[in-house]
This record gives sequence, C-alpha cells and structure tokens, in this order.
Amino acid sequence: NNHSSDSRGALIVLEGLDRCGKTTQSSRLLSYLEELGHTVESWRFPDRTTNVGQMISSYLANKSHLDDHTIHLLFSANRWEKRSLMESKLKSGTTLIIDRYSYSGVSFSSAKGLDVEWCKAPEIGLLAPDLVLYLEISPENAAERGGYGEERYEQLEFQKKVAQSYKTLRDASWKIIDATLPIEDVEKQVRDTVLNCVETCREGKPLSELWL
Ligand code: 2DT
Repeated sequence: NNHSSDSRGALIVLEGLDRCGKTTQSSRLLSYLEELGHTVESWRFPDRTTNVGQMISSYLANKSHLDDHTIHLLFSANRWEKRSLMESKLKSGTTLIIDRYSYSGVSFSSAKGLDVEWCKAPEIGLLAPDLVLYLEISPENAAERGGYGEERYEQLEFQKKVAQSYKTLRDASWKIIDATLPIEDVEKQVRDTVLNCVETCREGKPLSELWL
C-alpha cells in the first residue's frame, strides 16, 4: 500500500454538450472531494487566462475570426501550456477535475468537417485522463434547458454534429452518465465512479498519454 504522500492524484475530465450540467457537477464534485480530505483542484479548458486563452475567448465571442485549423491548434496549445503543471500537480498527489479537454477539442473541430485524425494529432502526448465522465443529454433537450448564450457553437444544428463526433471518441476510460436525471442522481453516480478512480490512482495506476 502506498503512503498517501507518494501516491498520485487522479485526472478526471467532464465532457458533454453545452448545458449538460458539467460546470455544476464539477463544483459539487470539488466540494465533495475536499470534504473527504483529498487535495483537489478544479480546472477548465479553454483556460481563458493565458495569452492563447484570450485569443480563444475573443474567437468564441465572435470578436475575431480564425481559420478552423488555426483555432483548433490554439485550443491544443492552450492544453500544452498547462501540461507540465498538470503533471506536477498529479504527481504530487493533487486530483484534478477538468471541465472539457481533448475530447471537446476533437469533437468540436471535427463537427466542422476537419479530419478526425488531423484533429487528434496535436493532442498526442498530452496526459490521458484516468476517467472521462460524459454527461449525456440530447441536443434538443440541452437546447430546451435554455441559456444558450451568444457564443459561437451554441446552436442546435451544430450541437447535433458535436454529439455525433463525441460518440466516435468513447473508450474504456469513459463513463456515460444520463444527464437528464435529477441533479442529485447524476451527482451520486459521479461520486461513486470518481471515488473508485481516485483509489485506483492512489494504488499506483501509471499516468499515461493520449491517444491510446
Ligand atoms: P466553455 O463554454 O465550456 O468555456 O467552452 N471547445 C472547447 C473547443 O471547440 N475546443 C476545445 O478544445 C475546447 C476545450 C467548446 C467553450 C467552447 O469551446 C469549445 C465550447
């Protein structure tokens, strides 16, 4: 048994369509793990605080226009600029809960028509999540929740394409959760799956890289 000081944290990613409840679940999960005494941080991508992140933010707000390949590479660069910090946090025992990651990168860009393999290429070598919680909701249902803002991508037809692309990316690290259930039920499933994952990482599961 590893002593907690030399065991690593878990890399947990939340994915799903806009309005699926990712942000709510991330913050609830953060408090839950904190209460249990885990060292945990909540991150999100895009990280709009960096220079690259500001370019992305302006693009999403329709304040700038970029070629589809260019914005794809900026999203990827935005993950690369956080990679070493991510690795050191995990190795020092911090669990990271991340709202969107490479799967958003690949699904949103390939939903525009870019080649999937081309989209995956710049993601190769980023840290692979130990668990991807996919909060599943139909695009129609998500749209009915309201709150689609002014941002690029927040449109039903496009979200339908994104949902299709997400489906092709599922692998063994994914846990699909029905996001139309009451918030507490979703939360319960998130908690159970996460505790399991945190334990496996603590017991020495090695960190790996995308794409397997
Ligand atoms: P938020 O609304 O969650 O801030 O996301 N996106 C995100 C991409 O197209 N590629 C990516 O790599 C990532 C991380 C999803 C902003 C929008 O940006 C999209 C929604």
